[in-house]
Amino acid sequence: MLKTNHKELLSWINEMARMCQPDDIIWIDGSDEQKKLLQSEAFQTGELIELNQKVLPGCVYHRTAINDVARTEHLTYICTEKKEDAGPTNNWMEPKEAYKKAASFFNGSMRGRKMYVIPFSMGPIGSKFSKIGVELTDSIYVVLNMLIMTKAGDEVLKVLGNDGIFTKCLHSKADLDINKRLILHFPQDNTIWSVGSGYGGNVLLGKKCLSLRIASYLGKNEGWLAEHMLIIGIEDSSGNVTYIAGAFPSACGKTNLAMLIPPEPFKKLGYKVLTIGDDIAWMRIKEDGRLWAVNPETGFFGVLPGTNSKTNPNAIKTIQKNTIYTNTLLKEDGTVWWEGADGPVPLSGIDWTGKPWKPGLTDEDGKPIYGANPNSRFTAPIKQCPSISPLVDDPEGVPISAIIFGGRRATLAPLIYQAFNWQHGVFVGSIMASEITAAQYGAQGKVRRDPMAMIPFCGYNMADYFSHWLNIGKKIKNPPLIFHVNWFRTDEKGNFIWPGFGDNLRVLEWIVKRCNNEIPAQETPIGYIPYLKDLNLSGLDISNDDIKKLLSINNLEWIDEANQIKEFYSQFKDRLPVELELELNSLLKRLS
Ligand code: GTP
Ligand code: SPV
Ligand code: MN
Repeated sequence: MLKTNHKELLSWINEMARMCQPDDIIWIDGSDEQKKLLQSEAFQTGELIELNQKVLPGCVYHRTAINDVARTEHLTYICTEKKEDAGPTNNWMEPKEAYKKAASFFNGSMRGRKMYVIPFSMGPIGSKFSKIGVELTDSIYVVLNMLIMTKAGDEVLKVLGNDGIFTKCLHSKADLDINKRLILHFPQDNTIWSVGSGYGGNVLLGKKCLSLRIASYLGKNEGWLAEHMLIIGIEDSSGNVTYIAGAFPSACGKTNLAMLIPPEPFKKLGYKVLTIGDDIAWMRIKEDGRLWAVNPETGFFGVLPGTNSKTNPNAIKTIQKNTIYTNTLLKEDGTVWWEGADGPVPLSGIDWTGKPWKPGLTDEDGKPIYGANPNSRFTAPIKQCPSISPLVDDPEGVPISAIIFGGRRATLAPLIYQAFNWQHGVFVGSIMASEITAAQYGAQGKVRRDPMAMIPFCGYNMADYFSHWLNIGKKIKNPPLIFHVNWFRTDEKGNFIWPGFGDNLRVLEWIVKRCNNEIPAQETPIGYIPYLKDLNLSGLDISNDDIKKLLSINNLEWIDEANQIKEFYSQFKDRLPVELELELNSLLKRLS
């Protein structure tokens, strides 16, 4: 019996199968039985390793190829008819040429393999705000990840019906050759082609490819926002919940903030943080004139190094079962370890490259050899998170009172400041910058501009994206307040001054109070900052000097920054909204 009568879907699958030439085509139905079958198949081929089921029930282990451990932004393209529509911050390829080039890598790439058909929904099945995709892949690892990260299977096909709209997502590992790797987006065709990789963000096509690059393009045309943001609710003692969305670049703290556990004095005051999402927010204006957000994902694909019971206890609880571990150290007892994990450093194990490992190993240059890759990750069901919000799959989402932008800056950006208004807030988002992390291939630690944490994920011209944000502000009667935070300011010795993690709630509390109009703030050239007395620092071992340092604003450094922003803006030429140029000039005036 045919799985579906959707003609376009069936003919597309046929066409892709003719190109990739799989031995067989398997429809993913979303059942537990099929999942188990696929797992045991992958155990046999070595694609997956079964972990110690007594300690980590339902958990499996996977290693990616050594040159395939992070998103490869230099191989990621937006393929629009006109180059200007991709804009100066995206790689661009002409669609015909792109299809042709990728086809040469896809040709026969699934010979001797099976092609899995994964119908998936980003957002609750059937919600008018959800988007359906169908991913074709030759990787069981991808199937198992998609089963956690999205709602996938027969249910989705039913909703798609005979003529529903879906994003065509094609993936093949091919030879896992970085020289034959491409991650291509065709927003005008609602199509994604990814070849030559087996790493998360490159291959879980519902995630960055659909829910950010394609969705941001759809959002621009349909009047909503697709953002690289966490979503949380902050509940106070009276049970009031304030919802906040926050954009931080990759590996800059979204997962950690999303699962925050209040420090003791805040627990006593009755504070609770409710998790809704850790990576992606889709936001639209509702009839009440507010911005409402949903998390289109159903799982976490989170960074492991540095994650332990002290920094992120909720993450540790989340990943004790039904979790896929990628690129960690594999211990002899069939459990896993990563740098910064709980407990003692294991005396031996097999590292993420498959080689024997023990503490203290160094390479030819004397640099330490890690047991786990710095971008090793867990894939876990969102419902396993102890702090999960009861509204996590509410199709309407939650009303957002504040938007936070944040980067990883050793200097310059203070712990917290508030934008004067929406337009200034869009400016604050547009000038975000952050040190590059292990989540992307390239020079680590270098500061780059990353507006709204979307530089790798905006599916169209970023100047138009800024205009879209400004337009949303014009349409929204009750806009969220906009803030900027920096948990990563360092002292002369390079140590973080702010304790971060759970203590970030101290800053969030200030934000909530500002949203509720409960406290005044101090005006500075870059925005509003807290009066010291309004920051609750009880129980925190931090000197007054350090707090002052964290909140300090150095006008000379900011003038230098403003000049760098001018240069960054100049690439957008006259497509840059005039409002942002005005904001930049006003900033310079206030600084001098
Ligand atoms: P993506 O999944 O790549 O989008 O990243 P993310 O923004 O969810 O980052 P995540 O929360 O996983 O944090 C990545 C790294 O930042 C980890 O090594 C954390 O330990 C570290 N980190 C997170 N929050 C803080 C903080 O408040 N202070 C400090 N110093 N480090 C933090
Ligand atoms: C990121 O890099 O921002 C991630 C991980 O969230 S990935 O899905 O690989 O893009
Ligand atoms: Mn991310």
